[in-house]
Amino acid sequence: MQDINHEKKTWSDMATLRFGQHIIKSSVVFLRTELSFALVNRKPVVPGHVLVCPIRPIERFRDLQPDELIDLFQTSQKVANVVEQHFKATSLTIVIQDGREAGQTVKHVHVHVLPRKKGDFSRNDNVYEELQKHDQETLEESSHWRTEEEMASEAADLRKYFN
Ligand code: AMW
Repeated sequence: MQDINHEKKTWSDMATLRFGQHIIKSSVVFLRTELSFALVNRKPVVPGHVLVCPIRPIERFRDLQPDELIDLFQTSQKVANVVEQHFKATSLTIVIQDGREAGQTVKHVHVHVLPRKKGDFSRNDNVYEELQKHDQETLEESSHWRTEEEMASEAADLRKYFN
C-alpha cells in the first residue's frame, strides 16, 4: 500500500516547490504551511489574483487527503482576507477549475483567489470567461507574463502579512 503520510512529509520538506509541470521559485511564494503554499500569478486576471495549492502535486480535488483539504481551505481563507485588504477590494471570487473540461490547464490542484471591486468587469460573471481564456495555450506566450521581478515584489509585499 502507498504510504501517503511518508509521501506528504517528503513533499513538505522540499526546498523548491512544484506547481504541476512548473518549478516554482521561492521568491514568488508568499505563504507556506505544512501542506499548502500560495504563490503570485504570472498572468493575473485582476490585480491580486493569486493561487493556493497543496504541496503534494496532485491533479484533482478528489485526490486531496482530509488534512490536505483542511489546510488548503484554511490557507485559502487567510490568503483571501489578505489579498482583499491589500488590493483594496470589497469582494472575492474563489474558484477551483477541477479537470480539463472545467478549464484546468495546470495538472495540480489550485484555488484561484481574485480580489473583486465594483465595476471591475462590465458584466460580473465575465470573470469566469476571463479565467477560462487567460491561460489557454494559444495565448500562453511568455511575452504576456509578468516579469520575475514584478512577481517577487508582489510576493514580498504579501509575505509581510503573515510574519
Ligand atoms: W488553471 O487554468 O489550471 O485553473 O490555472 C492555472 C493558473 O496558473 C493560471 O492563472 C496561470 O496564469 C497560472 N500559472 C501558470 N503557470 C504559472 C507559473 N509558473 N507561475 C505562476 N502562475 C502560473
